[in-house]
Amino acid sequence: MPVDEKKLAELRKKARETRKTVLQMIAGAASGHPGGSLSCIEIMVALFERLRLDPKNPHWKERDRFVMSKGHAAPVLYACLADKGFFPKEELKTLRKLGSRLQGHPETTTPGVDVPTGSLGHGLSMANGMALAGKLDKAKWRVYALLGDGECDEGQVWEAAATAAHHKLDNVVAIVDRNMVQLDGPTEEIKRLGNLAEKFRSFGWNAIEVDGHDFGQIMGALDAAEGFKGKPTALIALTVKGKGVSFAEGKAAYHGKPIVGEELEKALIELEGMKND
Ligand SMILES: Cc1ncc(C[n+]2csc(CCOP(=O)(O)OP(=O)(O)O)c2C)c(N)n1
Repeated sequence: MPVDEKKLAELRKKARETRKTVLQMIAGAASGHPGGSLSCIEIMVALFERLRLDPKNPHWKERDRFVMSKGHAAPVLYACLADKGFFPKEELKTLRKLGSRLQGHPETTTPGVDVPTGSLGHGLSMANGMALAGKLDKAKWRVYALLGDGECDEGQVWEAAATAAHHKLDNVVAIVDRNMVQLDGPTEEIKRLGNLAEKFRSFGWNAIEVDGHDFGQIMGALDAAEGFKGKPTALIALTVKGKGVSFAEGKAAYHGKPIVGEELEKALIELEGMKND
């Protein structure tokens, strides 16, 4: 379904607010991953617009499943879950605190989180398992997994890619946050990934490349993925690490360094004026 201008404006506003919330959460925890959180904001806001969920009943059998395979971007997941009403937004301030339900990486103690992640490379395999179960049950629900591009250095991602294609898991969508930077440098220098869309195609997948900060493109590709039968779909979302904060954009230095103090103030002012298009 094409997204109208009014909806696009609403989503862009939500993305702006989510960016600010996530930076404040990470600063409050004095620990976390701003770069790879900021790169996946539009992807996550678009996904949570689309996922069939019931915040009052997190274990609703017919829900779509979501796997945050790049688990270090947990603050974005928590912000989206709170926005949907899975738990109070006030709780977001407890990120990474002792006793909090919102730890540095997703755990199933958080309402709305189906699988624990954080050790990179496992998410797509877990998504496959759920999707196979869904097929056996002839269920309508679908499974979405968000992976980092650096995460695709893990061999298990490609084992999972082969498995999903073999079992014709057209109820699986893998979204790769292709921000070109991993923990301490550019992905193409650390271990060249090349053309990820072609790689997934060669593994037997349907693959679509999108601008990962453009809601129209992301929503359109999610629609196309749902309509595509016989193969799993990979969305290669071209993004910018640290998107929206000029001094953090494209920089590995902000992968795991909280933005605090004067830098946080500057970032929040920049985000206030962000247009997202
Ligand atoms: C198995 C494993 N090895 C190492 C790490 C440490 N680690 C956390 S994030 C990260 C970089 C991931 O890069 P990418 O997937 O590109 O993430 P993004 O840029 O989207 O944040 C690494 C190596 C980990 N979490 N799991």
